[in-house]
Amino acid sequence: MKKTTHAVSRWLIAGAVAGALIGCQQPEQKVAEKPVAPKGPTAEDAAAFVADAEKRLEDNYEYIAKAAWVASNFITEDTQFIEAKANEDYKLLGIELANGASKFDGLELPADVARKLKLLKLALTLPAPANQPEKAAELAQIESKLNGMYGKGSDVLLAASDTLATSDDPDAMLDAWVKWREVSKPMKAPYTRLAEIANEGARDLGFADVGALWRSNYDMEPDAFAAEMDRVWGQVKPLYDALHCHVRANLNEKYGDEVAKNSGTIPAHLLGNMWAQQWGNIYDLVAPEGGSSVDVTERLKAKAYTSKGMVREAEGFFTSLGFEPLPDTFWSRSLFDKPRDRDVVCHASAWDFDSDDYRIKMCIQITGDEFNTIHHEIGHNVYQRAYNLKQPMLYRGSANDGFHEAIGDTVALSITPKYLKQIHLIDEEPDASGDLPFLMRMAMDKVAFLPFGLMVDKWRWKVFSGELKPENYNAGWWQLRKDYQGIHPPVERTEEHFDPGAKYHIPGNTPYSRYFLAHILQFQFHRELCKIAGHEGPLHRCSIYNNKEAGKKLIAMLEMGQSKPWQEALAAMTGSKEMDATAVIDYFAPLKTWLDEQNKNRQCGW
Ligand code: X8Z
Ligand code: ZN
Repeated sequence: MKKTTHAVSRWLIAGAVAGALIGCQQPEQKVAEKPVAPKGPTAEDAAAFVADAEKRLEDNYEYIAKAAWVASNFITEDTQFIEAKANEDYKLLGIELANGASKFDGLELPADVARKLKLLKLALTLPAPANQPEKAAELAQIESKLNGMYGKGSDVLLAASDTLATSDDPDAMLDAWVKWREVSKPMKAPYTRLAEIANEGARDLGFADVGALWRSNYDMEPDAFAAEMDRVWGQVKPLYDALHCHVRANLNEKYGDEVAKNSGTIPAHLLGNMWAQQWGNIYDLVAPEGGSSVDVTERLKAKAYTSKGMVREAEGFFTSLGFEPLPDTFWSRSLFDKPRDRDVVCHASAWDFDSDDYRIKMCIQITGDEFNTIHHEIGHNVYQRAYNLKQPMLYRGSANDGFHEAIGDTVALSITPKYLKQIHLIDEEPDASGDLPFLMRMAMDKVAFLPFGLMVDKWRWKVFSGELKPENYNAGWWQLRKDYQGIHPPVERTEEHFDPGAKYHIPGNTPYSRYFLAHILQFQFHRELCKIAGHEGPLHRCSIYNNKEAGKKLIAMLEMGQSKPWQEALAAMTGSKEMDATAVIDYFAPLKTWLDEQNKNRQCGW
């Protein structure tokens, strides 16, 4: 299904299948005495079609969501069977509605109806081809299988991730890095087939391929969207390059030329994270001298926080802004801890089932990173609740998927030392000498992430367009890793390997551009909310905790759902329709100055 798990709109589905074109919209051919030209569909027909579609989607949503929830919470043959079946049915419905919506192309329609028809045509993440139900079934089965394969590796992944996060033994890190990538080797064949079927489905819906379908979801031409991503990347690339240069130099100092040269690309196993996507775990290696930053992991452990205690604390931030407390069922039905006795998909996710049933699913560890992720997930839940209560079915989604990913992160940007003192996690706020360390810690996660957030879908776009063939899947992946992130694999990779599959969102079929967008938008939102909160001084010291005015502005945007193009939602919040990375630049300005000074006599770049 659509990854509710990733909190897209509740009616979005990962694919929808072939099938019967909608019959009810065909004008009836009256047998009249005098031949009458057949009448085409009218605006009234379109409105009726939309109303019926909303009802059918709503009627079917809870079942598919619960089948997916059970399959991710108890990974067995049987739950995968049930999930695949539910997904298949939902795909069939989705494709029927998408094709039905196309019947009104070219008609003059009220804006509301036109937008809903457009959303119906774009709703399918992985469509199946028309009139071939066996392919719909096959696609749904592959989806469930890939998700299960990834989830069954949870023990290996958690252990290997822990090694990368905490070890400084290059051999141990290399072993962990390689071991996890064994799990994804068998995904290559099913993934290849999945791309083939879904592409056929996308073409049947009038798109060039699945990538073009995904890029059409942004209220602009698909090519213009790709260009917009590149434009914004251009704004932040100098900051990334400066960070890359400093980190590479420090890795070289620590591990020496044999393991980490001070030139070219960085080996991917030394950056503290399985995908080298966030580097905060090796902060100590690159920490500026002088001040100190708060070690949130250490503080959470010192205060004996439990997983549930961390979730309560995060909920408290949202209620301080004026959000309602989460319903009781959130607490009784969510998964916070990794079960000992069964396989689950541990990758964090947020779910909505009906207007009063919201849950997160995580295998929470007591760390500062996980504390942030909890805010991220609750951000999804509060967004879902805001639009579910205010909007009709087809508008129950975020302005664009980057908005959904940005909300919890925006709130988490307010987890400043000042805030940590307010919740008694620390006793004393560090003085101003703590600013640089704080910014460096943030940059290791937020700035390091940007090129990764961009390259994942660049790879998928190439796969779907056919530019990248199965015999070059892995090589194409590593080429993009090199070009954008400036990293390389620590051991030789071949086409026997399927390294993209080692990243959850590939087997999970969750589009990834959303996270790049979110990493820009969250700083734009933060800058604006801080202005409303009357914050003065550097952006990184601002916390909107307890500020009802800022909360009101945020809630108003969330309640819009996807009723308007995202540019309007952005303007409602920030006054501008443009995505703009200057907020990222403003936030990290003091760090950039410092990095440039450090890098003065270094040869940067790769
Ligand atoms: O997948 C996630 C969330 C769930 S939507 C935990 N994120 C991306 C990732 O882990 O790769 C958040 C940051 C990027
Ligand atoms: Zn998310």
